[in-house]
This record gives sequence, C-alpha cells and structure tokens, in this order.
Amino acid sequence: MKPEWLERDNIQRRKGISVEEFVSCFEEPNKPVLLEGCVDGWPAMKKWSKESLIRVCGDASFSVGPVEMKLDRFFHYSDLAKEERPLYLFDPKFVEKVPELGFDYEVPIYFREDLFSVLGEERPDFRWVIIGPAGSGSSFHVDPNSTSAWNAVIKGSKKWVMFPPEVVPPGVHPSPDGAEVACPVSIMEWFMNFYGACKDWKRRPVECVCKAGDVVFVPNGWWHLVINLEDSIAITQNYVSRRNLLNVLDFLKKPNASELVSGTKDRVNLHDKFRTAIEAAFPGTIDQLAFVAREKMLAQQKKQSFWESATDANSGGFKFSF
Ligand SMILES: O=C(O)CCC(=O)C(=O)O
Repeated sequence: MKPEWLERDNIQRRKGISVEEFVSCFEEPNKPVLLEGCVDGWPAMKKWSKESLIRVCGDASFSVGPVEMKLDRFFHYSDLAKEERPLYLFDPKFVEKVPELGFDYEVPIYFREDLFSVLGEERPDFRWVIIGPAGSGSSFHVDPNSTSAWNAVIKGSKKWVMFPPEVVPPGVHPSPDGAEVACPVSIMEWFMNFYGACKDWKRRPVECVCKAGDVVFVPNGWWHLVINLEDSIAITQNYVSRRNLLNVLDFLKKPNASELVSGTKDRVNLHDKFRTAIEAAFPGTIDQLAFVAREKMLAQQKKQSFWESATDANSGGFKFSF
C-alpha cells in the first residue's frame, strides 16, 4: 500500500461512550464510528495467536473461499502468500465448530440488541471469524439483508474505505435490482485506478485504519472495502436492532427476495417468519416503530415546506426576515 492511501483518517472516533450516545450519534443517523479500545478486554486479545488457534481448533476445518482448510494448513499457506489476492478465511460457523472460541469474546455493549435471534436456528449467518495475510481483504460490497455490522480487530490492522448508501463507489457497478455487485478489479487495482478519483468528490469516503482492540461500526447500506495491512485476525457480526428493523423487513419483502436475501436456506419466507417471530416476542413493536418513522417523515416534510415557502424561488434569495 502506498503511504498516501493510508494518510486519510476522517472517521469519527470515540472511546468509552455510553450506549445512548452511540445510538443517538451513530446508529440512529446511520453514521460510521471507530470505537477505540472497545474490545481490549476480550480474552481473545491475549489468547489468540496462530499457535494457540491451531492447538485449540485441532481438526476443525474452516471456509476459505470455496474450500475448507484446517488452520495449520491455512497458516502454512498464508505465511508464504505473495499473490495480489491472497486467500481469506471467512467462516460463519466458527463457534459451532469450536465452541471454545465463543468464550473468548463477547458482543460489545452497543450491539447487544440482536433481533434476528428470535429466528433461532433459522436466522441468517451472522458471525464470522476472519483471518488473512497482509493484502487480503474484502472488495466493495454492502452487507447482507440490510443489516448493520461491527468488526473487531484482534490481531493486525485494517484499512477501511466507506461510502454512504446513496454514493456508489467509483469502479463499482451494482445491477439495477441490487442483487449483484460487479467490482471488476482487485482491491489493489481499485486503489491504483480509482482511489485518486474520489479526491475531488463532494462526498468523499469515510476512511480509517482500525487497529487491534478497536471496532468499526458499519451502518446498514454503507459500501465498504477493507484491506489487511498485516497478518490479521478479526471477528465481525451483523445484527438487526430497533433502529434498522423496518429497513430489514422492507428488504426481506422485496419481490426478488429469493436473489437478494443471503446466508439462509429459506430466502423467500424469511420475511413472514421474521415478522411473525418479532410480533410474538415483542408485540406491537413493528407498528410502534412504523408510527414513529411516519411522524418523523411528516415533521421532516413540514420543515422542508416551511423553508421552501420562506425562500423566494424567483431570486433564489432568502426572504424570511426578523
Ligand atoms: O475483511 C474484513 O475484515 C471486512 C469484512 C466485511 O466487510 C464484512 O464482513 O462485511
């Protein structure tokens, strides 16, 4: 990575904030934040190393792209990997495969409301262990099912580039129905060919380097690209809270849900199952959230029309005066 690709660090950073502040300043307005030192206390921070993971995971195999590999084989590969797009271990069943790993971390306080849990075994994949050498990473994408996510670095560091939902990153071509994202180039090619192009954009991306112990909050719908700057180990979880429940329900109800919904077998019926389970567990919540959302929208419209009527459309000037 060229130094100039790493210089820009404009994400909002917070340390030790309250859940209320997180919700009102970041989750509610759907803005990214880097939570410094948020997982410093996880046992994984002290315990996890290549050697300890190989020992604890024994014969378990993990998903590495299209193949399954034991950790000793993966680390043997990744220690020597020199290619531009190294293989990346990304496993959604790591806790089921090695339950001990689940005891070495806990969900940070900000993300404890996880409404997909009402689906029990039928919930879509939601947690991944991510391991890869320097240069491995995730090219531009939006997270599945309109969920938000958190990503905690346990070892190494990651460069993040994020664009808000309404700004498609340069070089990325989503299909009109959003089911496919074509990012025709590798992460490195993206930096070489497109990173510079964002410099003059009004809506420049949110960027940072996330280090061990830190967590990045990825709000729903945000495009993101992530590249590991050194050998890295991370955990990420996708979740649904009250703040994005209506978004997720809308997403699951789309006519092409069978192509859009991911991480579960029953893609078509997920909406009805989820809605029914939420109604059973939290009666009235969906209607209440829909009511509040409608009120907010109306207030917004009222505010807008007030300002429109207060400005002089012909001159473009401001005619409101005290
Ligand atoms: O490579 C990473 O750590 C980022 C993972 C990611 O973007 C995701 O899980 O959506």
